[in-house]
This record gives sequence, structure tokens and C-alpha cells, in this order.
Amino acid sequence: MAREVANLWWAMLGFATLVWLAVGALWLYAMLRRPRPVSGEQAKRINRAWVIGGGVVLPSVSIAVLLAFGLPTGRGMLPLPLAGGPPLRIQVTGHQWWWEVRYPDAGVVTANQLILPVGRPVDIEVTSADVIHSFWVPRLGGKMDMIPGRTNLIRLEAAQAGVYRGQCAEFCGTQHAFMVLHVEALEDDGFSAWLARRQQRAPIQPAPGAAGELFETRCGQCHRVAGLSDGNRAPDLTDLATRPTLGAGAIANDHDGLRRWLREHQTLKHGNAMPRHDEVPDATLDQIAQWLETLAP
Ligand code: HEC
Ligand SMILES: [Cu+2]
Repeated sequence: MAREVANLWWAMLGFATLVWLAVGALWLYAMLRRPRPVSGEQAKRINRAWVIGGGVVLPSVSIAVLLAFGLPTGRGMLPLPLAGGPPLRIQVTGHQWWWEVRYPDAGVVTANQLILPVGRPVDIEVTSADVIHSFWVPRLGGKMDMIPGRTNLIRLEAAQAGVYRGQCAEFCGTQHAFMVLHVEALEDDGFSAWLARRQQRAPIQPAPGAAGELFETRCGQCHRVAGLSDGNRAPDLTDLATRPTLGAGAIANDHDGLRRWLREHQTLKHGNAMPRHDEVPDATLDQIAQWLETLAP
């Protein structure tokens, strides 16, 4: 989709450049040439020719040419039924300020990362849980608004394996910039393996001791970890350790990053919807961090 939009954009730029050069050349010619006397009749005819030629014919032809290119491009971007059966379905829900990502037909949930198969069209159903967000992966396609109470469909197809950056593209509050979506396109078997690892993983054991208790009574009220808690107000943590960042781009998800996030998330991403838990001893947070690091299917 992004390629077609880019081609159309370059074609429009090329044509607009030609028009601009032609108008510039005519203007220079009109400025520089020696005035030549014309009768009132002649002047009227010349004026009429310019008004009709430059004001009616040229724009009509230009718009017709643009439409001839633009309509097929626009049609190609519509999620029309495909000959090979319905495409893979993924549901992406915007939250202030993170992304919920579901693979409904596989029963898999993740957050802040979107894994796609290469070379296969994917229908992404976008919506929002709070304010208007916008789903945008510039290298794959156009933007699609995420509107509460409404589901919009955007069809994407990654031509190459690799990592693409997605970003919320509708101002949704003070941490809108930290609403990054890590998009990764995997070859077909890599993608199936990614899904299978999440579907077939062994039951997750709770963290030992105080950490497990705290997680169950507090964190789990908001966060889901498959088989342990079913909070639905925060990013699913079942595969937390596989994410490149925490807080949707706020900090790298490594050993130190995770510990810092658990202590200082309100400094790293001020105003985010996870309440402070300053009274929890650091040792307990570190135990939780250690446990979260094992959540990698
Ligand atoms: C009131 C709900 C709530 C509670 C309770 C809560 N969190 Fe969160 N948590 C959130 C929200 C919302 C986010 C996403 C913040 C953002 O990125 O804007 C989040 C983000 C996180 C992240 C980063 C996830 C990611 O993918 O970026 C981790 C890790 C985390 N919380 C761990 C915990 C732990 C551990 C506890 C318990 C000590 C806890 N949370 C308690 C709401 C909560
Ligand atoms: Cu936003």
C-alpha cells in the first residue's frame, strides 16, 4: 500500500513540476518580450484562449489523468474479498498510551508489538478503548484512525522481512510520543512458530513468595498473564520478555531497563496509567522483575 501511495505521490510531484516550469517559462516570456500592439478584438480572443485553455482544459485534463492513476490505487488499498480466502485477522486497540494486539483466530494476545507474516495480506481491525488514536506504520501503509466504539479496517502486506516502526499518529495526550508500536515481519514459518510458541507454552508458575502475592493482589488487577491473572486495563505481560521496549518506546527492555521501569515508570513516562507503587520494597520489585524476565514463550 505504501509503495502505491509513494508512486502516486511521485507521479503527482512530476506532473506538478512540469506545470510549474511551464507557468514559469510563460511568465518569463511575458515579462521579457517586447510589447506588440494588438487590437481590442485580438486581445479578447487571446484572453479567451488562455481562460479556456489554462483555466478549464488544463485542469480538467490534469484531474482526469490523476483520477486515472488514483482510482485504481485507492481501490487497491480497499480490504476487498480475496480469491485465496480471508486474510489473517489481527485486532489492534489503542489505549492511552499503549497498544493491545490480539490474534483472535489463534487466541494469542500481546502488547506494543505487532508480528506479521511476510508476503501475506493481513487485515488489521483497529479501534480505541479511550480517545481517538491513529494506527500508522509509515513503511507499510497509510494511517487509519482508531475511534472508540467503532472498528476500522486497514489491510497491510509486508513485502520484506524486517522491523518497521509504528507510531500513534493522532495526538492522544501528553505521552502520545511514547506510543510506539514495534512491527516485525517474519517469514511464513517464523511467523507460525511465533504463534505456536504462544499457543503451546507450558502453564506459567507464579513468582515465588511476596512477589507472587503482590502480583496477584495488585499488578494482576490490571495486567493479564495467561493462566494467572486476567486484568484487562494494561498491557498483557504473558510475553513481556520478548518486547524490545517498555512503556511503548519509553525505555529499552533489558535487565536494568525493567528494574528502572518498575521503580520509576512515572518519571520515565509521566502521567501513564500505571499508579506509583513506591511503598513496595525494592527487593520485591526486583523479584518481580526477575520473574517477568522469564515470561518469554
Ligand atoms: C491500575 C492498573 C495497573 C496496575 C495496578 C499495575 N500496572 Fe503495570 N501498567 C499499567 C499500564 C496502564 C501500563 C502501560 C503504561 C504505558 O505504557 O503508558 C503498564 C505498564 C507496565 C509494564 C510495561 C509493559 C510494556 O509492555 O511496556 C510493566 C512491566 C508493568 N506495567 C508491570 C507492573 C507490575 C509489576 C505491577 C505491580 C507491582 C503493575 N504493573 C501494576 C497499569 C497497571
Ligand atoms: Cu497518540
